[in-house]
Amino acid sequence: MKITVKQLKEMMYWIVLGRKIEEKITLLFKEGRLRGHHHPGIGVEGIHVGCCFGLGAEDYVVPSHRGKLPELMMGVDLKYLMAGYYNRREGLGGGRVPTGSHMYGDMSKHVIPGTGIIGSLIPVAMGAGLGIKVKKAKGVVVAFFGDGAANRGDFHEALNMAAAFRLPVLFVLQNNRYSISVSVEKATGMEHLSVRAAGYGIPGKTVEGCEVLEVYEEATRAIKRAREGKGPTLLECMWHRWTGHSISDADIYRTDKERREGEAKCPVLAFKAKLISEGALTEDEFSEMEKRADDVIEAAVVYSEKECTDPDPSDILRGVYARG
Ligand SMILES: Cc1ncc(C[n+]2csc(CCOP(=O)(O)OP(=O)(O)O)c2C)c(N)n1
Ligand SMILES: [Mg+2]
Repeated sequence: MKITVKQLKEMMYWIVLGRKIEEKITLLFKEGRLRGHHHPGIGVEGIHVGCCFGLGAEDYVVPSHRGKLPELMMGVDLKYLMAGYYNRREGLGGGRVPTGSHMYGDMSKHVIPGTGIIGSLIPVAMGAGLGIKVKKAKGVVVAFFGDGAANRGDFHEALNMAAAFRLPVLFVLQNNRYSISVSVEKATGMEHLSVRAAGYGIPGKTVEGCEVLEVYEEATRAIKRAREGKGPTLLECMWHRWTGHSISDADIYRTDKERREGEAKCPVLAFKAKLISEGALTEDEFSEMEKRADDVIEAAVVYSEKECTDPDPSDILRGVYARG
């Protein structure tokens, strides 16, 4: 796969930005500056960069509750995303979404809004793919969801219909081996969920999520296939959830050994080490990326805290259809 040094650096920056956003948001909750609920996406960055790097404006993403890179890589401004987290009127969701998350979406950037119902967006992604096919449009849909979501009927119905209609959808199963505290071993009879693809007659593959170029290669193959009208793919990306399920989960059900082994596969450090060893990146360039990411995140926090306003109670009716 041909990829330039400039593109590798862009990927590295996205990964750094994704990590720093998650760390910052988690800290803002701990400091009481953000309120509500948050599911940290620390560790998932390589999957998002690998799957979204090849997307264009005609494509769509369906983010999950982990990580913000799919939204940002589709062009959503971090300021508006952060203001959404603060439930500000000027932010995504207009201050009407109770918890800052994937739920607000931004259709102007082809980011499809989510719900709190795990797995419910998998059929929506399939429907978006059907829309593209019916309209004879060009795009593909990349849908992110977890291993727990893949055990719901939504997953099976959506994959079956996407396969039957050869819809342009890449289903990205982000397998961190847990659905809150329930392990994949307890919830299913299999180790790798990508084998389910065979049941729908579509390609299925498992990759290591911290290996961003491996994810990129498989995602690119699947996206090309979808663009050619050959139908969907199920890409299972393994990753380690660095924190509890959410900021209010004490994470007492995993062992220290498990955590240590998982954290050894860090997408930030793995990709940085690879690029430095290949001469595609220097330590100074990496530090500059970290600073750039810190600066844009700080600007987004200042914007949200100082320049935005709280929603008015009447805002609750915006977007609600009149009855009768
Ligand atoms: C239908 C439904 N059941 C349960 C929940 C509660 N819930 C929220 S997140 C979550 C775990 C989802 O696990 P997974 O899909 O593996 O994603 P992960 O959180 O591991 O990234 C659950 C059970 C929910 N939101 N919706
Ligand atoms: Mg999971």
